[in-house]
Amino acid sequence: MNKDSALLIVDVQNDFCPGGLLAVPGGDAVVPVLNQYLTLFRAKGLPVFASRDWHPPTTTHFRDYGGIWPAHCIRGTEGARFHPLLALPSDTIIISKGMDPARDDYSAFQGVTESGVPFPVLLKEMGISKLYVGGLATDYCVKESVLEGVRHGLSVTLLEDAVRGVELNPGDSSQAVAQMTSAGARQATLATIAELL
Ligand code: VGL
Ligand code: ZN
Repeated sequence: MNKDSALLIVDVQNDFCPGGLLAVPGGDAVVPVLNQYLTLFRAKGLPVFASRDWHPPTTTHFRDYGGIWPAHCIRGTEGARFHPLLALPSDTIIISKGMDPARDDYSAFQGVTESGVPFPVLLKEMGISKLYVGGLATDYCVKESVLEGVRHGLSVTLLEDAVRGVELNPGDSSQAVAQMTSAGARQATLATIAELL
């Protein structure tokens, strides 16, 4: 059995979707695909994690304070909420990150649960050794989460049909995928996931 597997949905928040403050082109297209993954993981009783960018109003992550990004995903705002059509189960474990006003914290591994447990500590406690990752954005938070998962010694699989990139520079997403796979990440799609779980 694969009780050591879990789904990690990265930052599928309103501000990263069309109409949001830092919209990822086609970002909302991951929602129906992730909903199918959610159904599969829930059917097997596997845990679901959803990370969220959860910034303070003032942070060096934002352009106005020395960073590269427009303000986005400010904690407690509508833009920071998960996409309304993302069918997160009620027992989804939420991982918040980007709360330190002096750090970017792209990776979910820098995040904590709502009771303050660091994500890597929680994974260890739960005995999770295989992580399946989709969400936003391929070239930032998905990439950094996957790379850090690999560094932690986890088996990490990128759900390639459930990610979209910011693409500040054209090609950033495909470069990010190449970086993840050369670091040791695997890839799967809805068509190939069944044999893995
Ligand atoms: C992200 C840019 C800034 C992400 C977060 O979730 O990929 N990208 N903050
Ligand atoms: Zn951010």
